[in-house]
Amino acid sequence: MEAKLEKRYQEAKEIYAGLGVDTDAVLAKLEQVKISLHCWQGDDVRGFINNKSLSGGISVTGSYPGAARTPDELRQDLEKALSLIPGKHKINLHAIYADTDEEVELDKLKPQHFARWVEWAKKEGLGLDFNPTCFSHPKFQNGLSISHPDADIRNFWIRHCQASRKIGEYFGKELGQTCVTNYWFPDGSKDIPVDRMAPRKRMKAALDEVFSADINPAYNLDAVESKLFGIGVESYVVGSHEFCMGYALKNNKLVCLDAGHFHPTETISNKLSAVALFDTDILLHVSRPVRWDSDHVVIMDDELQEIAHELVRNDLLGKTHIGLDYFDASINRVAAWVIGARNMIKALLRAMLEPTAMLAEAEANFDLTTRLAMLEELKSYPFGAVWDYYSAKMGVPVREAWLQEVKQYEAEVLSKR
Ligand code: RNT
Ligand code: ZN
Repeated sequence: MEAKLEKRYQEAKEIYAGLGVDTDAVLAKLEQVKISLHCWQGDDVRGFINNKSLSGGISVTGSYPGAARTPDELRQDLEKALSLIPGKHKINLHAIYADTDEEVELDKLKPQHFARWVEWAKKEGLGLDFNPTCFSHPKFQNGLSISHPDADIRNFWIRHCQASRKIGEYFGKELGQTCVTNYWFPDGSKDIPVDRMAPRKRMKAALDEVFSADINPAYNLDAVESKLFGIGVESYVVGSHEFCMGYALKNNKLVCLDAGHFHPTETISNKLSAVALFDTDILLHVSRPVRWDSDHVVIMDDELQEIAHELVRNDLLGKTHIGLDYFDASINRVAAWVIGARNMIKALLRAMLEPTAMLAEAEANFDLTTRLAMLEELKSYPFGAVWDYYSAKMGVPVREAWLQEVKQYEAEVLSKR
């Protein structure tokens, strides 16, 4: 390691030690945190089977060249991104990313259709997470999938979700790391419905069927993701927050909180300490809504930092599975992964460098002046020196040096697609 980096780290270490924070211990802890990198940033949520145009009220904008067209290209891009992100992580797959030469319908998917992903994950030392894909498909009709009044349509999606759970189980078994399978349904309506309850009743019953088989939680955990609105689904979403949270808590499922799925001034950071009290693991879809669920690349904004603070201060990292969820096709897609993932890790580092006990004591004594003064001063503490040292120690480029590697990769690989 460059002597300068080491020296700056030692200086920062001393400064943090003055607050009782042990930076070496922080870095050892940070190294344990896994981020689930969403495969769908690599190809604008197209996938490899059934890659019809994107539906379900989500949208990708931009036409930056170089999107992955095959599973091999996607894996190559992921490898590049992972080589620029410190730590060992997971990859989050959607069902439409099956790697198979067979024509296969979503409800007929089997573990074997993901065998190449598993082989690759083993080779790379990665975990895998999973999602059924209940959109971009002709059986997503009238804006409804699993809550559709037509039993044939509903059953198709039930079978697809059941098949997905089996794939999650297979990932967990093969990789020795629990897979989190997340269920998100775009179901809803553009205009105000008369009957809001019937679709919810159907969705509830359908989920009961999806989860009816026993699966070892060491292999697979299931999460349900709520939403408030989507494009063309502005007035009503079947799987609302109350629906999903109620379902999850009652049925021992994980609550998935997506940062873009709430009212524009509502934050998921403020929900963590509440949800965590009710005996559930949490899945996060860390995203960045800009005025709506726009799925912008995650930046180091106040909400990201607050999410990280809540996880660290309340010791929730053990029960929280951190996934990223955004899709930006207007910039280099590998860079999009790297920026978001590095920011998530950086935010966790900053949170871990906080002398929380001292702040909590001030708060407990109602010394709110000290609390505010310290929180503000801490913002200019030298966390950057700790981050740079961590990057070097973990064998990834320091500061923006990663960008050069992405540019080179773009010139050599992406621009030739
Ligand atoms: C959509 C949800 C969902 C998707 C992915 C592709 O609003 O956030 O998680 O982004 O499943
Ligand atoms: Zn999401």
